[in-house]
Amino acid sequence: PVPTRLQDYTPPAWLVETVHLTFRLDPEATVVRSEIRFVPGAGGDLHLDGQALRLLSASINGEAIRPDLHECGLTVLEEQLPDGPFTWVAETRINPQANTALEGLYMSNGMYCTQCEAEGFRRITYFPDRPDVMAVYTVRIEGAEPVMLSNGNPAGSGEGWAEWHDPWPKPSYLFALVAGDLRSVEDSFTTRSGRDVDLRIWVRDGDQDRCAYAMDSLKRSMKWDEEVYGREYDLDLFQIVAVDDFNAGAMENKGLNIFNSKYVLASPETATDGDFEGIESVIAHEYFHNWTGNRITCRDWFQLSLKEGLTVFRDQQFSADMRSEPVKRIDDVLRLRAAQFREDAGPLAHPVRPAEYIEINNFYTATVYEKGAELIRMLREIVGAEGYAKALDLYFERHDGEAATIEDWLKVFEDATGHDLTQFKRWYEQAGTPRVHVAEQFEDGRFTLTFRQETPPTPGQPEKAPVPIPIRWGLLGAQGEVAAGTFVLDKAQDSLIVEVPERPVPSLLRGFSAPVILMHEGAPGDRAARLARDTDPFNRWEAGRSLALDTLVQGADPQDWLDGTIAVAMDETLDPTFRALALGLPSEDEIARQIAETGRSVDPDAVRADRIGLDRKLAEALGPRAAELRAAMATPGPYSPDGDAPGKRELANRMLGLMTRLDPTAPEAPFADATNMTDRLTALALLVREGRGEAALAEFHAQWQHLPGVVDKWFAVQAGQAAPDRAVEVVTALTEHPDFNWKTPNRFRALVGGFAGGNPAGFHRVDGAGYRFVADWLIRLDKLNPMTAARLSGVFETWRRYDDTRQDLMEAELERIASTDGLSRDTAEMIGRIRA
Ligand code: DPP
Ligand code: ZN
Repeated sequence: PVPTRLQDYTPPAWLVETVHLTFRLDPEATVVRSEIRFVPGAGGDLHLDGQALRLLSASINGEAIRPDLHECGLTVLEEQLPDGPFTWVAETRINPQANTALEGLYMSNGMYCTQCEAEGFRRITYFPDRPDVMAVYTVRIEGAEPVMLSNGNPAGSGEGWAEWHDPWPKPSYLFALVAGDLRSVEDSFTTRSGRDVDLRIWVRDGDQDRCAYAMDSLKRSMKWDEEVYGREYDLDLFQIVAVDDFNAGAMENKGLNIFNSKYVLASPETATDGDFEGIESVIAHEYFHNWTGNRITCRDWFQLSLKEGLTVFRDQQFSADMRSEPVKRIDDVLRLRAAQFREDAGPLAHPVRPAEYIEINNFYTATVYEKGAELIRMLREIVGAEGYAKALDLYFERHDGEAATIEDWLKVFEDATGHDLTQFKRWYEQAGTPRVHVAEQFEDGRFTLTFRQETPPTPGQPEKAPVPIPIRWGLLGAQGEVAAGTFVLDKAQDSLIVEVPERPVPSLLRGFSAPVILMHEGAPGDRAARLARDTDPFNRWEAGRSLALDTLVQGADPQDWLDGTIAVAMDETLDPTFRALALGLPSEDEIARQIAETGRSVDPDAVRADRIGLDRKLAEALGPRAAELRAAMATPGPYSPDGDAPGKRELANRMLGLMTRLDPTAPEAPFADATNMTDRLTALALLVREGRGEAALAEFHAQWQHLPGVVDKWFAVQAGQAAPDRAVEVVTALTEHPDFNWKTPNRFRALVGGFAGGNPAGFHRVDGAGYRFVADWLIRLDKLNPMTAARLSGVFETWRRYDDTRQDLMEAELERIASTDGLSRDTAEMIGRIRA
């Protein structure tokens, strides 16, 4: 297949003013009639995208035509077209029931739903399926379903039909249709200009009582976007539908968001604190897209980060405002390092704005999303909060209703603030995580910090140029902070000189002000000093993390880490969530990435053993204080997912984890007594980890087998916690379980993903059985659902980190996948890049 290239962009030959769609629903033979008003664009042939469609009829201005059909759509030559605007009418037939790819119109649990981003609309009807073609849609749905929904405002309904009209021009990827036996939970919101908006969340009967948190999050998001970004909602109705079969987390279709039910349904008994937090942030994310994505969309898919990076940044700001800002920052950095630094360090590294792709679905990545958000955070750091607000106002004013580019985005910052962002643009074009080396010198009352940046080569980009790196810094003296500021390192090497009477302890890259790897040895004792008293909470946490990694990567003496971490744990003036985070150990995958950074090959068994060893040392050093702290963190009374209760639970549960290192029966009573899913699942995971989970697993399953989201947890906990030497056998047996509905992405990810991602030592078992298991299932799923299968292939992206034996075994599995007959374009591209 030929890649699509950014440099080959050409504007659309024909634009669309209006679209009238009529759906005659049938599970196996839905007929879609489209009436499209085309107006001249750049001029040329009419090319309409189409995939897996049966064309029943087509006409232009009422005259039947026979267009030239090909594999990816149809073409009508320019000479066969009228000179000016014309009306195209076509009927296509599609089979939603047979649509296992879950792109386009498909069935989930007997209900119709759609997923059109990025290129799913072409599986519904022939259309210029590209985001720079924006049109006004009117939709009529005919069928027997009790509820039939589409974008925009309701425009009439009767027995067997419903009509919808969306007044805002939109690209086809934001189209949505839902039909089925659904129940709604309703509320309303009054915008600051006085518009009343009806809010509806649609779920299956029985799930109505698990929507309250999603609804509350929605109202808070709507208010926040008005207050912080000055953005109001623009329709009479905002709807959310929860579906069980969904490839991604959620989708921002105009006025009709479709969500993976995982990000809607929650109650204290069925959802963890982390689930509640995820719901809050995904609801906000999709809602915020209404302005950053929908009102202003992307010119082409290379600009994906224009909407995703910005919307992730906005949802991060929202969550920080709703919760604790420093804690949110630490969580975000943990996620960035786990997924994006990992991606950037391997064969799948690509720029935030890629230059080419074969299958765009493969670029909904941590780089486009999370690194994209980091770039916006840096822009804000560089131009200041006021400059950022001005630039955003200008962005909304200048580009509302348009399909924009990264150039447009940077230009509003230049015009609004006067900054020259020519060099900053490199951040969008260069892949790889910059390393910043630091040397310090103190002499005659002058403290000199010399920074040097370099970015390692990534696929297709052997040479890198310097990028502007905002480094927030502070200097700690004996009595506290003596100086602070932001230094922008925009050269390969540069120095910062500060006059101070005594050698200070430097605290650099505060708040993680840039997505870089800071190589900062510092003087002995400096990290311990920062862990004890840095005034920047992020760097306080980071100092502990760095000390832990010294032990886990270099085998350093852990005493400084133990002392400092325990002091933080016992400090009652600190937020419990922060204390829990300080007590956390880097994941096995994070340790492996750090070992690989040093040039050594990774032994996954040793990584695991060392990590357990350090955890045990912490447990021993805490001694009886663990149980005391756990008791002090009790949260009696009704469960709340907000306020300080989640942090207390997290700290209490971390203590339980440590206590279990010394007494494997410790989780038994907490499992039996738990009154919420957070505590229950923690105790269950610990029991399974200790090989004592059998009865608890059976009880848990019996209690929750009717709720798919909880059954997913039941699978994931076993996949992740099974002893590595028999994890393959455990997960293989689980694939035979009657509840293993592998065609449902959530279930597949819970078991196969939960094993490959959640049980590194099991996955990397030295006989290769883990690799074989994952490859077998990847091949099997690829035939049905290429998008989700291709996503799973990322578990192999780190294959070059390991010893020759494991590399050979992984290479053999990659080779086997690559040579599978009929492999999807999605998976073929991923495997090809991983092996390159
Ligand atoms: N555009 C979606 C989102 O990120 C992707 N499914 O919200
Ligand atoms: Zn998004």
